[in-house]
Amino acid sequence: MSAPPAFRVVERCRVCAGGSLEPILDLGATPLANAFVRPGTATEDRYALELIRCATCGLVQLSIVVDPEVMFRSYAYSSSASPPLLEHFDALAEDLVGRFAPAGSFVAEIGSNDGVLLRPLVARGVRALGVEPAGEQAAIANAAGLETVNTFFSSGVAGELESARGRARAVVATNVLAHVDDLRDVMIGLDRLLDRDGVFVAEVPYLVDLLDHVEYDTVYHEHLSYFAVGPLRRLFADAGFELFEVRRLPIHGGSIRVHAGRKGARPVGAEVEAMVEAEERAGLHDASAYRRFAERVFRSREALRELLDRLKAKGHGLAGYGATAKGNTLLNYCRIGPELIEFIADTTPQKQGLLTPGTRIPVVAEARFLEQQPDYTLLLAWNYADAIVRRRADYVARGGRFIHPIPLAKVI
Ligand code: DWN
Ligand code: ZN
Repeated sequence: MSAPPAFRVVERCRVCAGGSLEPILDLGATPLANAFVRPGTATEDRYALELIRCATCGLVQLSIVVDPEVMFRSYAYSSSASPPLLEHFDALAEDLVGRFAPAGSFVAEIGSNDGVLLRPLVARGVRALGVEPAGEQAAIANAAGLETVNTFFSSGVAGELESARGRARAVVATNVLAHVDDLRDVMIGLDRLLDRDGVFVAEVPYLVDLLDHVEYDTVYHEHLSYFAVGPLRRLFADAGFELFEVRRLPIHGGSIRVHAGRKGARPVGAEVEAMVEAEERAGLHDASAYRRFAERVFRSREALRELLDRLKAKGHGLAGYGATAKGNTLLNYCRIGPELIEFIADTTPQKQGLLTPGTRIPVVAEARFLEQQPDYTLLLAWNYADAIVRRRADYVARGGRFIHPIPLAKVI
C-alpha cells in the first residue's frame, strides 16, 4: 500500500502570518507537475490545486503545501535542457561579476539545479557553490566540477556554510522563493550567510504577468507563492533587508529580478516604490481582479478544448512540445489526454520514455516528433515560443503548425 499523501493545509500567510485567506481559483485535484510516470505504474496521488489570497498583505498562495521531500528529492526538471536558459544565466553571471561579486569572491546559489548558473560564474573566476535538494541534478553539477551540496537550504545549512567558507558577496535564488514554505527561515539563513554589504538576487514569476496573460498553468504544487513586489518588499523588510532594485524580465512568461541588501546599505531605486504603486493602481488588492482572472481561466480552457476537438474531428494529427510542469496543470485542468495529443516532444533525457502525470501522454525525443510530423503541435513550453519555432523551423517548413494555448488558444 502506498503511504498517505503528505501535505499540510495553509492556515496563515507565510509573509505576514495573517489568517484571513480568501479563495480565488480552484483548478481541481492534480498530480504533482514533475511526477512523470513510468509506463505500467498504478495511479498517481492527486492533491488539491487551489489559489488563495491573503487579505492582509496580498500574497497569492496555494491552499496546501505538499512535503518538499516528495516534490524535489527526485526531480525531472533540468535547467540546461532549455537552450534559452543558458543565455539567460550567462547574462546574469556577467551582471553579478560586473557589479557585485568580482572574480575571486564567494557566491552561494540556492536551488542551483544542474549548475546552469554555477558554470558561467566559475568560468568568470568566482568561487561559486550551489545548494540543491534534487539528487540527480546535484550529481550532474558535481560530475561537471560545479560544487553543489545536495540538501535543502535552511538557516542551519547557511550557518554551516558560513563557518566553513565565510560570508558570501552574493546569494542568488532564481525560481526558488516561490517554492519555499518557510520564507522566514530563508531570511534568517540569508542574514547568516551574506556579507554586511552583500547582495541577494532573486528571480520570481511576476503575479502581474500571470494575471494579465492568464498564465494559470504556472499554478502547480511546487509554486507555493505568486509574488507581486508589495508582499515581497514586506517579507524582506520584516527580516531587516531592503529591496533596492527591481526589474521586469520576459523569462518564464514574465518574471521580476529583485536585488536586496541589508536595510540602508544601498540607495533604493525609485522603481521599487513605483512598482508597488502600479500594483495597487492595477487593482492587485481588489477581489474583482481575481474574479475576472478566474473567468478568463475558464474561458481559456473552453477555447483550447474547442480548438483541439475541432482539429481532431477533421482528422488532423496532434502532438505537444515541451513536457513542462505547467503543461501538466494545463493538460489535467483541460482534461487533455492521449486520445487528443498522441505524444509530447522534449529535450530532457530524464523525461523521455515516461508518461505525463494524470493524463498519461508519452514523452518522446524530438527525433520522433520530426519523423511523425504531426499537423498541429500544442506548445506546452509557450514561454519559449519564439525560440522553439526558430529551432523547429524544419517542422514549420514542412507545413506543421504550433498552437499557443493562452490566454486564448490560437494557431501561430
Ligand atoms: O519554477 C520552475 C520553472 C522555472 O521551471 C519549476 N518549478 C519547474 C520548471 O517549470 P516548467 O517545466 O514549466 O519549465 P520550462 O522552463 O518551461 O520547461 C521547458 C521544457 O521544455 C523542458 O522540459 C525542456 C523543454 N524544451 C524543449 O524540449 N526544447 C525547452 C526548449 C526551450 C526547447 O527548445
Ligand atoms: Zn499575508
